[in-house]
Amino acid sequence: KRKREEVALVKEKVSLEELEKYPLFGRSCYSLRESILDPLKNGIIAEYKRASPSKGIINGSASVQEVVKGYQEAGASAISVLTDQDFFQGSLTDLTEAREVLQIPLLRKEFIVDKYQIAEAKAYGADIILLIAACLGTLEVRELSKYAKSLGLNVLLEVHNEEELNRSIFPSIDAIGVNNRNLKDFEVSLDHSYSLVNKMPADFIKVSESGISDPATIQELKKVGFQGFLIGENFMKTKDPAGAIKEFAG
Ligand code: IGP
Repeated sequence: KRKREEVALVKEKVSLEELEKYPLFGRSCYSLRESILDPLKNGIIAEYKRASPSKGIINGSASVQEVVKGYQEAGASAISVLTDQDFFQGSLTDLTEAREVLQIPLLRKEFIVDKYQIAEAKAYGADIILLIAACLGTLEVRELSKYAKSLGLNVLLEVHNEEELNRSIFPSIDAIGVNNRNLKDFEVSLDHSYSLVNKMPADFIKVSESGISDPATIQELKKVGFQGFLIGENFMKTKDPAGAIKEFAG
């Protein structure tokens, strides 16, 4: 049954030319760099995450608009919204609903493998796309990041080790995120951030992603040079994710 639904969905997809006519497609995007470096904001890229493959349901009740509005009020630099349905129970509808209440950069958190998904990100309200080096070859990172730039989107490159970092850096990338979680076995260690930070070229915004669960860790990561902090579960696992980020960021 699942398969049939998927086929139906693929068939209903509009063409790239149609996406370009969506009202949100023509927007100019908020700058990730400016928002991360804004001294009035806290550097956190706060994520709306209902579920994950490693944890199952994280929060089945908090509404996307309430949560992201609260994150924004608490001083978050940017917002991340999962759009992957199968593993994270997200959707493009969540992305657009988030856009409606935000005046800060919004990341489409998705496993992006083609240009269509990038055009879709813009058309549904994103300012930032994620390119995961573990899922892409060097040429794909280059082509997809150039295409995203041509649409005015910001590009966050995600790496997990030095090999991925060395083969994936292009001028069309704005920020580099070290994922502390291994996407293959879900093991989490902040050591990935600490060991890669000095190998990241100076002209990119440096982000540490996943497994950050206390403010002291942010201070440590700042000391070694990180400017952005992508945090989901630690906020979403509480009844009131917006309250949690407020307490966390002080
Ligand atoms: C957030 P955490 O541990 O705070 O919930 O992590 C974010 O880094 C994580 O959701 C993530 C992710 C990804 C999810 C980072 N890279 C790629 C899906 C795909």
